[in-house]
Amino acid sequence: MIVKVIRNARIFTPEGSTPSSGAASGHVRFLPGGGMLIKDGLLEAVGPEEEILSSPLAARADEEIDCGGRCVIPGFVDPHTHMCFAARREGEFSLRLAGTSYLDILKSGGGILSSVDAVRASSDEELFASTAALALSALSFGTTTVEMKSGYGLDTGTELRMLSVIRRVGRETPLDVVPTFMGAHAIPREYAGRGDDFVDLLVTEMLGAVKEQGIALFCDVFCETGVFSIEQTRRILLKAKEMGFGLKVHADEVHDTGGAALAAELGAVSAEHLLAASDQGIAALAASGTVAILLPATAWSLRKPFARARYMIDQGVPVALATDCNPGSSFTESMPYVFGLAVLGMGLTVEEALVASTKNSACGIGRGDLCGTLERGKQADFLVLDGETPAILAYHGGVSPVEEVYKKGELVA
Ligand code: IZC
Ligand code: ZN
Repeated sequence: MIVKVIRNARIFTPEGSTPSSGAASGHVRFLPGGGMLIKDGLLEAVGPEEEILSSPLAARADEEIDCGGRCVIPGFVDPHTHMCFAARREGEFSLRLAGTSYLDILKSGGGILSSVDAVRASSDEELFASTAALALSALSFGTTTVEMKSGYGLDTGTELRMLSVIRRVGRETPLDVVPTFMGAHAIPREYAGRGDDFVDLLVTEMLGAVKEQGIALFCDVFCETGVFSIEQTRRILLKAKEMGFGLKVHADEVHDTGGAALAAELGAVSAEHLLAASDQGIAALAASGTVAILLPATAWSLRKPFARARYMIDQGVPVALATDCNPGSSFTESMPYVFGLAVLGMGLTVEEALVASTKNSACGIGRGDLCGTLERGKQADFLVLDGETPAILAYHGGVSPVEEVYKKGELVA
């Protein structure tokens, strides 16, 4: 048994294991002179330092860590990434700056399809090396749990290869990695003009192959004009649900196609993007309790208005934040950057952004019982910041105030 004591910490943490919404969206516990007791990587107690230090277990601690009065928060949970890719798309970024739209680049055979070409041409080792490097960079910015989607293979073999690389990143880095199957990310070149045939392949072959290997927890679909229609999305997700996958939807990113309402109807754990979501779609998410995973770095990179986070919170939707780390529309692995955009761009309070990037994002990938708050029984995943409060994440712009990263009680970055 390894016991550690954390002391002299200004602890800020959401509470509970279910998504916060409405007036509770900004509920954060603050312990000005806080301490934590960690036993074998799990939190045994979190509270005022005097209480922690006087517990019998603290007397036999193997290590005592003094945080020097700095701010301590839960490790970030990044619930939406496409971090497993083989090549950047810097040229495409310049095209977008010059006015070509994201969807027009995809339509002309670039975008996601160029990432598919690169992944199909890469070796397992190359793909692992680039994905692990990004994951470790994310860790240094405070991400201790990350979701990663497949979706740059778009054939059964390459999708399975991506998912096994994603699993290996979880095994060989300190991060917890949650895998999502996203074979429905685009229509591959070999199925151009035959989208329904590709959907047939997804439901008759790919989902079964992924299920058989037990290599993904969720299934996600890019529901968007010119990509997968509402009907195609419903067909794929109904099959995935029947097979026991949790559901996620890339919903209403560029156009409102009713993706948010579909996510709510199917009982998806999350609807993601939502830049163009309608009032009705948002009302449906509120009614179903589906987590809205918002990606402000994507809106910023696409130079589009941010998702209506304030309206969603006022309507009772649980809101989470993610990087969307991908080589096209949001090339960042930094949750502090996303945190700053959420506060300064989307109008979240600091407390709401903290809940959205820790507990609610954990709930958005089915991990609310394991991480996202600093409470007894959860993993000792926490960050020590160079500041007095989590506001430092928005206040000290363009840099990371994350000084120390602990995963299951171990200093890892
Ligand atoms: O590679 O462009 N939106 N999928 C849907 C993405 C962005 C990732 C990409
Ligand atoms: Zn995405």
